[in-house]
Amino acid sequence: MKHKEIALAGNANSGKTTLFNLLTGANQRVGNWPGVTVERKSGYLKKDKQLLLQDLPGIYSLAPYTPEELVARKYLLTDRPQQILDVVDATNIERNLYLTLQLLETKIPLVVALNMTDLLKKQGRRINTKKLAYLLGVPVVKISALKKKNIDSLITELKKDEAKEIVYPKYDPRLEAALAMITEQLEGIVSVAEQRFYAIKLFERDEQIQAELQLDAKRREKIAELIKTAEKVFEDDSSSIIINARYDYISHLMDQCVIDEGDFSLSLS
Ligand code: GDP
Ligand code: K
Ligand code: MG
Repeated sequence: MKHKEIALAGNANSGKTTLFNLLTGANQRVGNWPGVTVERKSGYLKKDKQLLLQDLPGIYSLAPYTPEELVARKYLLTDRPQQILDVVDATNIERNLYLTLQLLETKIPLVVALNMTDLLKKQGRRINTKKLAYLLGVPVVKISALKKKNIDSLITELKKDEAKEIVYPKYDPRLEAALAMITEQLEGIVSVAEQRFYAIKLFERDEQIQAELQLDAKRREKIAELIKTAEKVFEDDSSSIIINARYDYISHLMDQCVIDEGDFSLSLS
């Protein structure tokens, strides 16, 4: 039987290596990603040899600025693994979810491992995992890779065959209108599953993606016009519009899913 390939993604220091070692044991292959000196590791799950975990470098975004980001996004876009295991540091959830939103934009089925949850109590923070899972539209499993907590539940989630279709996050309606019109320019050029990622990257004027897509002059002009209009509406440059949209989205998620003890004392006083 063919194995299922799962990409292990997350910010640096989110606990990826700890989790990778725990899941794969001695069962690892180490090499390099093609063309760069970024280490590449993969390994079959100790508890299920059908699942191949492909470690990705620690990254904060799928921008084209570092070799690590380029390796990660090239792998996700061209190899399109069957699933992403996104390791999120629960003690730094706002920052970590910034990557999660971008991973959702690839429309690859995703499972969130909410790691470091052993530290949350000390932080005076509670995270409503069920609500977070509902709002993100993907499974969220609270774990501690260090304390080996709840790893079996995570594996159960990874083994499920029927991954739900990914619903990518929707941003400000004015931004969505621009992205919808850019998407029209991509019809027949990228697959439906890839449209969201490419529309956002074009909106950000990602030069690598522009070069990759080789759009004709008419489409390029149309897209340039759409971006300029959006920049006037938002009075901001296009990449900041996207950054702000993502952080607004995360802040909305936090309002709904995170309770800090400080919030209690405030509301009781
Ligand atoms: P990576 O950069 O994502 O590969 O992260 P590492 O696996 O190297 O972990 C970074 C640090 O966090 C190390 O000191 C780990 O021991 C620690 N760590 C990883 N997982 C957990 C966890 O669940 N709880 C706690 N408290 N520490 C963890
Ligand atoms: K590290
Ligand atoms: Mg590591």
